[in-house]
Amino acid sequence: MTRTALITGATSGIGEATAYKFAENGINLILCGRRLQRLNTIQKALEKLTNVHILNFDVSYKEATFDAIASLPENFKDIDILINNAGNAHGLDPINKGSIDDWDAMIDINVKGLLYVSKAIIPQMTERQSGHIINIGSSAGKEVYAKGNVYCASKHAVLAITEGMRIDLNPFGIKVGAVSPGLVETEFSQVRFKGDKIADSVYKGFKALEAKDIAEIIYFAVSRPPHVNIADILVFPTAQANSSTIKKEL
Ligand code: NDP
Ligand code: 8X3
Repeated sequence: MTRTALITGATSGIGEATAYKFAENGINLILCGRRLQRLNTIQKALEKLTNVHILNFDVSYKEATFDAIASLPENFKDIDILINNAGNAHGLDPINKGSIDDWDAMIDINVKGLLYVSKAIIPQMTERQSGHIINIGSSAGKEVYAKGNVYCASKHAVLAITEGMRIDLNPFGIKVGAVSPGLVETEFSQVRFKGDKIADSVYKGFKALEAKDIAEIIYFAVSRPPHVNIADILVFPTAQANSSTIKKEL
């Protein structure tokens, strides 16, 4: 039976690559993001492969999130796979210099946004006693690094929520897991540094992960047999040993 996946943050990076991977494998798609033009372009490209519906909303707005998901047409209402991917780091500052707006953005999007989307979708999964939720965590969810403070806290929260979901949704036969990447070259650093050219230096001198590397892992997780649940995968580029140990060529 053809499955339907809802992917948040499908307009770039890991979410977009996952949309392509799922489409190639015949999974119906609900693609979400704030940038409508990109959603339209990706929909147009992927409609050749599968059925695609787009939802244009900001996950940090509770009402907009619930309204968007409630607006799904009948043929997209039963969501089998939820990929909670939308999120970003905002800023890289010591705690004494951090911006409250950046902190609010990270907690509102990475943590509360993930909860709003999940809350809107989980009831139909519990009712059908099936479903698969994958939350995109981070190596920053396992290890705090200098100036990472609130971003790391938001990703630690994502991993705690993942574990909590897995326990609470266990009686319903719903799979829950996390994929936790290290450095992936996407628009992540452009967002973190607000377009500053310092963003270009983040992935210089080593081979970072590509978004499609993570998409392949996500597809692996959703294509296991019913009795197998990938609980958590931590994945680094080979050049990265942890948050502060990266082998760079001069
Ligand atoms: P990108 O910046 O390329 O993609 C982020 C995606 O999230 C975009 O599609 C963006 O869409 C969406 N998004 C951001 N804010 C909102 C919002 N308020 N409402 C709805 N959608 C939103 O970064 P990545 O692909 O790298 O990031 C994806 C996930 O992977 C994030 O959770 C990130 O924390 C995590 N991650 C990234 C790593 C990396 O090194 N790149 C490593 C570990 C984890 P739009 O702007 O259109 O709304
Ligand atoms: C993104 C990876 O190291 O920039 O989660 O925090 S890192």
